[in-house]
Amino acid sequence: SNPVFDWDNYLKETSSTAAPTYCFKQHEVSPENEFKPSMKLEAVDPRNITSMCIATVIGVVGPRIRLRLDGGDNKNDFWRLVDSSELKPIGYTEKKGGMLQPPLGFRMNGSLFPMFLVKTLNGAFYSPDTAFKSEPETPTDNLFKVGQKIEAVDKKNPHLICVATIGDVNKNNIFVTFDGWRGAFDYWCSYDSRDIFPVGWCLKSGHPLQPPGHKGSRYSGSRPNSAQSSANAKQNFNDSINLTPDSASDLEAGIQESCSVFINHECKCGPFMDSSK
Ligand code: MLZ
Repeated sequence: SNPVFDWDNYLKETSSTAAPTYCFKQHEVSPENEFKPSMKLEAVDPRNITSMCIATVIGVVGPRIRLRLDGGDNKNDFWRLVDSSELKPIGYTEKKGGMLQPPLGFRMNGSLFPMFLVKTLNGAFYSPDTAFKSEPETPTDNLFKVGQKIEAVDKKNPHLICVATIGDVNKNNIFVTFDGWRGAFDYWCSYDSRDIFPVGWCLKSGHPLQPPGHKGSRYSGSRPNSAQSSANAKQNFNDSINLTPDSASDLEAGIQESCSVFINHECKCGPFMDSSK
């Protein structure tokens, strides 16, 4: 399987430092993941954050779970940490006097939702209350500094946590840049985002870490050779199978992910292709 990424060596090679753990809204020790595939829970709909919906656990990796909203499609799965404040046990919303909502893109007529709800929860495997872990404290200030290394979720490929650098800092926000990917995946987020982790988090948490890419000059480490690149592509493919044990559509996604087009970056690709991808 994937060799463990050598952060010590990489920090030396890039003469950089890791962002201190006190910068992050993460527990020092990751909570245990007690969720199992097929368990149900309540979750904030990521595409409609005022809605609480029923979700099913589709996959479990380290302290993260892959979720699919009941009644939605299988194209909008999302990942959450087990200590996310957006996850609640079944019954939570009703206890609060609220109402569960159909997910954005509910596949039936809205008038059928009450019946759908009864059906989807009937005989379902409820997540135990103990699986929901308390959210970490929010650091009082943005203490990140430009150039510090972190581990960060790739929002375009949210099953991946990757080697990244603080590219900029502005008030309460930080710019997350992915090492070796020429900016195609970079994003701004709040300093207290749950998608960023201290160096070493993946290793401690039993979560895979994606090493830097090899596209362009963002990082000064050695350039992997093409044998390594194809080994990486294969590893990504195998990882995505492990992450998504349940369906053929997942397998298809894995196949799509493993397909790469190699472009000579000296070339101009024209308007329809991004040479950084
Ligand atoms: N399918 C993509 C994954 C890139 C992941 C980058 N993460 C920062 C590719 O191989 O191009």
